[in-house]
Amino acid sequence: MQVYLDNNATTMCDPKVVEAMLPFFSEQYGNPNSLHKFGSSTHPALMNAINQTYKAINASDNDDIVFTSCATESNNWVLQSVWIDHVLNGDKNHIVTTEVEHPSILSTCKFLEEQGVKVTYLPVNEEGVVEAHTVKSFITDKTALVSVMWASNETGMINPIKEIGEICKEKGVLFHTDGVQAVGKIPVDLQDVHVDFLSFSAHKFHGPKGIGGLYIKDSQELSPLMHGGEQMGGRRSGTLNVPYIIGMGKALELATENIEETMAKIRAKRDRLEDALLELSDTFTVGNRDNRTPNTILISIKGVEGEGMLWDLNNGEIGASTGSACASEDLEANTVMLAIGADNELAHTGIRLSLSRFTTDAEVDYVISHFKNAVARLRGISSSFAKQAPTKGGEVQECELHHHH
Ligand code: C6P
Repeated sequence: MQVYLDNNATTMCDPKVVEAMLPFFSEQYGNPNSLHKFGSSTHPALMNAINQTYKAINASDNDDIVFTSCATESNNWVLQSVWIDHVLNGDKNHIVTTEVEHPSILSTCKFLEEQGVKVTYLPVNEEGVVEAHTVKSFITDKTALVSVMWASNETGMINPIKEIGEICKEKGVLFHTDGVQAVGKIPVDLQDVHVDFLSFSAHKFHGPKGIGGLYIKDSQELSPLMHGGEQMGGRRSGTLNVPYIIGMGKALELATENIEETMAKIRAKRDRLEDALLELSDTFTVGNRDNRTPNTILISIKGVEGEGMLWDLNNGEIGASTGSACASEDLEANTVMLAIGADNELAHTGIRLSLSRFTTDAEVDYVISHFKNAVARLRGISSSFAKQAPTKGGEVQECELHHHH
């Protein structure tokens, strides 16, 4: 059996999404900005996708949603344009974010620091959550933007976005949230919470890779990052990616139409998996599961190095990760586990398991049994390591693990 439990890294594109996209490659391939019927014949499907997108996050007609290539682009756009609009061309010089954001936020912040912007990286509590009062205490009259992710890709923990939004509104500070791990996984209602900008990426909710979006409250100004042919009202130039926009709309509709029901089903499987794995000794999971996206587990198994565990799971055709996919090329400790106060050794034991609506009960059963055997195998190995001085065998084992990456 093959089991994919790395849905926070990316998801399978739903075959229904592929089906919705297909006519727009070789049949209705016109440029929607063209005046002939090849172009205009794409309009109904595009309008439908735009409506599906607005509906999925409950955006209002006054708001703008701009299609981008991915959430990395959306995140870069917000941070760099707030810098241009409010630091270079304004009187602010400060951004508040958190220690546990995705690299598309953290690396952009590092770049902005080199340009002279002051950035505050807020800590998280032991649950991995950013507390609203912490955000409040770091906002000054020089703060241009607060950027806090809605839900963590590593732990699934959900931040108090509604409270943070209220604080930002009260203080007159722009609020951006990286919604990549929230949209399509938990209800996102942008008329209930105050968010100025929200980023999302289709491949995280069974849409295609290479398409995402940025929600802009009240269609407020934001300097464009892509200058050119004035598509999307001049906000993001470049010929519209018609099939992908249609695919993302369909994916959003499928992910959100019965979200409570879908969440309950995923949660039941996740909880069963988590309970079974927690029967292992010296094991813990990060964060209260009631405040987590329903598909995510970050588990630590004392004495079992995450990379070794991944390798064993992979031998059993189970795809998991030690944390975010983009950080898994190196063998560094899980930064989120360090941020919640784990020591370096413990931070090397994290395994992220992320389910989807396609995960079956039979897959969960298989993972439980393989996982328990893997832990027994690896604990057997590491206790024999502990007894002996490093042997040649031990070194070979290490090399193989490294080679695997
Ligand atoms: N996180 C993970 O394994 P892109 O690649 O642009 O579609 O999405 C980037 C991104 C932004 N924000 C968050 C919270 C994310 O989780 C991701 C993607 C993957 O966790 C790959 S690093």
